[in-house]
Amino acid sequence: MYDLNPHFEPSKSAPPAAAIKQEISYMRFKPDSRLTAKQSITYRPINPSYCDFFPHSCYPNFMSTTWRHSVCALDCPDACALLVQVDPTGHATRLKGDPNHPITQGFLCGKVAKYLDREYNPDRLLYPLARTGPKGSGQFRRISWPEAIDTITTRLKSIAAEHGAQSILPYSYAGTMGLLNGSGMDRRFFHALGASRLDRTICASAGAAALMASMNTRLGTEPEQFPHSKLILAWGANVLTTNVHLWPFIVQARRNGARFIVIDPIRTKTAALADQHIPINPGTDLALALALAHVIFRDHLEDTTYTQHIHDLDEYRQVASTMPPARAAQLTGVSAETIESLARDLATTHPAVIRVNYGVQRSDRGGRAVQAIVSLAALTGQFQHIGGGVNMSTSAGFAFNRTALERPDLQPHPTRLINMTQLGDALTTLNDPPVKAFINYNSNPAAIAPDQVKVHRGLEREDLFTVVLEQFMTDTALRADIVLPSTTFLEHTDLYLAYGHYYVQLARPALAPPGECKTNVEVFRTLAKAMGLTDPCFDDTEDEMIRQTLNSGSSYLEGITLELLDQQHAIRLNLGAPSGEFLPFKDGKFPTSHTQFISGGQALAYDPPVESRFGAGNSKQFPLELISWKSHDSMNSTFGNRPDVDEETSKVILHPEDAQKRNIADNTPIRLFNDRGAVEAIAKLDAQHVQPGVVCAPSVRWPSKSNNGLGINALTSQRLTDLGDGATFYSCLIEIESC
Ligand SMILES: Nc1nc2c(c(=O)[nH]1)N[C@H]1C(S)=C(S)[C@@H](COP(=O)(O)OP(=O)(O)OC[C@H]3O[C@@H](n4cnc5c(=O)[nH]c(N)nc54)[C@H](O)[C@@H]3O)O[C@H]1N2
Ligand SMILES: Nc1nc2c(c(=O)[nH]1)N[C@H]1C(S)=C(S)[C@@H](COP(=O)(O)OP(=O)(O)OC[C@H]3O[C@@H](n4cnc5c(=O)[nH]c(N)nc54)[C@H](O)[C@@H]3O)O[C@H]1N2
Ligand code: SF4
Ligand SMILES: [Mo]
Repeated sequence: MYDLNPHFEPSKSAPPAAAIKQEISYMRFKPDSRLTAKQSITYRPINPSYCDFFPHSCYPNFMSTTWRHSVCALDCPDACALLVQVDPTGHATRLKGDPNHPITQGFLCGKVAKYLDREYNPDRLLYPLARTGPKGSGQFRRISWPEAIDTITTRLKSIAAEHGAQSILPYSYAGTMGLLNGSGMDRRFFHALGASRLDRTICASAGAAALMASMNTRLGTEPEQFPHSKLILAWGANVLTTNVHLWPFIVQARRNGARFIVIDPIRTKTAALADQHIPINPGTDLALALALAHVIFRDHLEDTTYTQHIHDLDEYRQVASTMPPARAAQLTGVSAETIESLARDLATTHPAVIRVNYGVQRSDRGGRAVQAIVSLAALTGQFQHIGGGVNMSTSAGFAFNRTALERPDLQPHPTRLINMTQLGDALTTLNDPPVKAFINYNSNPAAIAPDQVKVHRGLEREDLFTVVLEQFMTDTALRADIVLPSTTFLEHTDLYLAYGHYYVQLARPALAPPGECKTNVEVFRTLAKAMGLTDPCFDDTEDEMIRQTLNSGSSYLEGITLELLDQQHAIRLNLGAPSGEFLPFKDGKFPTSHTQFISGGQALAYDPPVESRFGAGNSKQFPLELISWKSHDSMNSTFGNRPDVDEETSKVILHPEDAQKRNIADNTPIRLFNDRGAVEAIAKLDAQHVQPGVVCAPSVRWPSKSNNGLGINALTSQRLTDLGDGATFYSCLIEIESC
């Protein structure tokens, strides 16, 4: 029995903690003697005795010290190429960035440089577990894989028979960016079952919708072009923390004379190193972008050769005319003078590039804000120049055959779509049918989903059957009925796209899985068989799935094969231009359904955010704006078990003025609250970092680590963005008191 929940009173029969630690301590692997010693890395499908249960595994040769290639699978635009040093016993001894990868350039971020700590962490889940105590108690017993699979299939079959298959809800996000383990066999399984589908909106859907509404695709300026830029705007983009491999390209540009400006409510590490930091009131970027357009139109600074390609230029001009700098200054907190000079700089400097990351779009007006920002690049003709344009995402370059990978055609009938941002409601109020089975992988909703009190209440329903595929005992796994131990990206084969560059990558297992860990692909393949699903796609090997995914007919993927990826590991997409010269919108032509840039015109008209100091919400009762942004040394909640990460994410930064009003001293415990929930933290006072009225919380801490078992998302809401039905994490009003 395992008792891992610090908030639960352990039952009298639970064994002492020391015994538990011993039981689940990491088991180091012995080399498989059936493999022959070779200098080079060879990969072959074998069926080692410790995982006979799954037929499709393939593991490397472990007989010589060698460097093996891998790919960082974390949800990060950089998608780094890794080199793993592996000793003759198969144990990894070092991890570094691949010096030959044009974006990785031989270095890793701090969090992944330490990844071997995670790989070999004694808290790693190694065996399937079944719940023995009440939901969320953290009491489990070890079970075998056959028992786990049998229990899951028996429950799913009876739930589907009683409530219909749509009462089964999968939940996943980008714990791994690998296509096979992230959106491959799992999707096939749930499609064939006829389960509810999940609308994956938690991160980027407002920004994605904005890009589609303006350019009808998701392409962005290559990092390799940044050194040519003369003006770089980081708009809601904390480059040094969340996209550090863009930084060397920015440094090069600055050496060549470029100016670097950051627009961010917070003085981030990136903002502190900029030529200019423009602190903006949270959620008001739409007003700023329209005011910049206002000045550009007013002073006839637009690029008229390019604006002929803007579909509704007149409406755009008209809407911009409603946002003179003086009005925008009141809304945004950015002075009219700064707005005037920024507009002039953007219109008259070529090339200029805007790096807009996802911070901007996590607010009520976030979708239209991004659309208005992207429109500025069209208005000023930046798309024509190497080193110009907008960089938000490069993901449309990876024109994979998603239909072959995910097989939506296996659905017996069109199934309902449930927005992952509104999980709290889905688990507590949804009917027709209610959610009765919840299968979670690559995500930790008990920590990362908004309106956490409701999410926890839902996950703690005794009548909800929950299966969690995990590497660690997260807050979500704690609330499961069955926990299945998962491989890390160092242990499985996968194919990778990137959203910050244009290199497709393949990773083979560099290490053997510890204990009885399985890949998501293996688990869903086995579950499919056990559920009696007979489509031949459930027999596909990883290699077959990769071949199917690469076979899309898109010119971007032409000639990119599994064999070539095995040899080269990373291959630049065939974008029709050499690296650093890809200008997809040079001639003002945008893809298929509309051939012109859509500025959004009338739709861009400003209205205030719902929940903000300047909105219609209850800012009197809850006067502080909370930005629970990305912590530097973590990745959402993934490294929440690390003590240093826990310390970083237990702090909340507020302005001394706000602290003084509430008698809060530096480094003292505080309580943050609103009408959705409350969370405890440690106050950090900093007059430089935040403006008065704004509070920032590096996120996402594990709720089980805090005093009341709740994390920062106890405060955030399930309200959706204006475009793309995304999450509004950064439109959040709170009050604070000392405790
Ligand atoms: N170290 C680290 N790296 C990460 C992650 C992590 O957790 N930690 N997470 C990964 C993931 S999932 C993602 S989606 C990306 C996200 O990468 P980013 O979008 O760069 O990260 P965020 O911290 O969400 O937001 C960026 C900046 O937007 C600012 N911001 C917030 N609200 C507003 C606003 O209204 N207007 C403006 N102009 N700025 C605003 C924040 O203060 C923040 O500095 O990072 C990835 N990389
Ligand atoms: N307050 C607040 N909340 C936020 C955000 C914020 O900025 N502030 N950011 C939001 C954003 S942008 C995002 S993207 C989401 C991220 O939310 P999630 O996608 O849930 O990301 P993580 O919290 O990193 O959790 C990923 C989990 O997947 C597991 N995992 C990794 N690889 C594998 C694998 O191969 N197999 C299996 N089975 N599991 C695996 C990891 O162990 C980890 O527990 O959080 C959102 N929530
Ligand atoms: S998290 Fe990002 S920067 Fe860090 S190693 Fe992974 S891909 Fe590279
Ligand atoms: Mo994200």
